[in-house]
Amino acid sequence: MSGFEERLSALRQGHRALLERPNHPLEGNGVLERYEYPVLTAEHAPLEWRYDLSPETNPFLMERYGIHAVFNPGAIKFNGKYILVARVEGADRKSFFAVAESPDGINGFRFRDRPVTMPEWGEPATNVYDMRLTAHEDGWIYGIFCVERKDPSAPGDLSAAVAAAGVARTRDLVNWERLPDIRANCQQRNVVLHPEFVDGKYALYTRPQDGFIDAGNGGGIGWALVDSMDGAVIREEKIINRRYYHTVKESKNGEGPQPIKTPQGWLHLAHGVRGCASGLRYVLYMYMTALDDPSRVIAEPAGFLMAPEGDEYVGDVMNVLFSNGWIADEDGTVYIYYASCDTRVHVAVSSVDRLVDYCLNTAPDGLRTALSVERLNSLIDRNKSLGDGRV
Ligand code: M1P
Repeated sequence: MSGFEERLSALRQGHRALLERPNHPLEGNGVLERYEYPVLTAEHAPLEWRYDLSPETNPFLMERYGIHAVFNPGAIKFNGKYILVARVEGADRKSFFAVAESPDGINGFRFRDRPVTMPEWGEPATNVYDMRLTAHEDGWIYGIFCVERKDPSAPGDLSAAVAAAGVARTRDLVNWERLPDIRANCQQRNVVLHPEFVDGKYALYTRPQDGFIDAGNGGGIGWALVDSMDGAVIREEKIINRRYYHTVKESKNGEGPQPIKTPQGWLHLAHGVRGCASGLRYVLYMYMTALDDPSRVIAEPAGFLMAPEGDEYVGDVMNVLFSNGWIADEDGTVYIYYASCDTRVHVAVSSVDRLVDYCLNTAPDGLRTALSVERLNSLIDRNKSLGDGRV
């Protein structure tokens, strides 16, 4: 075992090298390009969070606070910086929020000195996670996140929990004002605030669910209008993006980040889940809704936009891609922040134009194999008719 100072210097050097490692785009499929390295991981956490750096009280320079995973960040561009509000999970399974920022959206993400101290509301939460950030036209930046508490109706079942949507707002991403949890007549996770008023009300994408894990009879992604975010109550909810048999969202789905406004409609990123022999498989898919009615779906390409690839398959919860944060830049570049396996955060880059093209010109799911073959044949026919020797 090397001496304290030697080990500390090696730790600092390794940490700096990780933070300064340049990232590179990989060959993509035309829709988007993934980047080679994750942009945020447990190892990005400052050494001051993990170690007691005093040789007197920690002579072996042991980790005193294990950071296990960094994933599912909300994202926003603020004061010229690309900001992620990540879910940081300790070895104790408790997760909390921490802000990391980068100068260009891809390289050099660094955590601020301290995690977010989120004020409590109501019965203190056991866990909080998966914040969606929305810069609303009312002038606030809202963070809506899952608040998890033990299910009081099942005292003997130690994994029984209740999910609700917690709400906080900020103007500077430093000071957070906690508002009451959203009231609903069922459990809710994956709740996202639409950035504009609709009919003078705040509009929410919801995900009604019967149980903590199972969507049950919750038919998919819902839509609800509420009078205020300070004590929001979901009285009526309609399902706008349904689950279907034998699709990527057969078991459940959920809205990802806040939608992006484009001249052709609102771009939505969501996750779809299906069950298979290896457990639940989470992939990302897209849909678009109408500008004049963000609850009306106008396009939905068949299948997934992104599914786990390579190292993305492996982690704490295998076979999972999840995204609740993206940034549409002034020049139309879109940075999609997605996590793999509830373990680490990656970035993939596309553009508003490319994502709109993808949504409007990729056939929807015909829900039957014969229709898939028909579509494939019509694509082959069109390519053959080009007659320039390419096929
Ligand atoms: O483990 C995969 C995901 O499971 C839950 O998502 P959903 O409610 O959509 O199934 C969440 O716990 C999410 O954080 C997690 O990534």
